[in-house]
Amino acid sequence: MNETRLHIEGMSCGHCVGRVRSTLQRIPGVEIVSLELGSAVVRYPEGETTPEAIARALTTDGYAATPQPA
Ligand SMILES: [Cu+2]
Repeated sequence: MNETRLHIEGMSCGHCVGRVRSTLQRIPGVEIVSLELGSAVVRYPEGETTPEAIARALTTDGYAATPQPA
């Protein structure tokens, strides 16, 4: 498993945290390590997804996300 931190824009309340959580849970293999307003740390299986793809899924769901360098 690899781990990545994502910067996430547009989160302002618990509702946003719930939406981001459900987006992350829909991505096969992704495990949430921590999630708070503005950022998330997730683990993902190498070869199945990438930090860029995870960020893109969040951005598509309305929360512009960017992977942070390790
Ligand atoms: Cu909100």
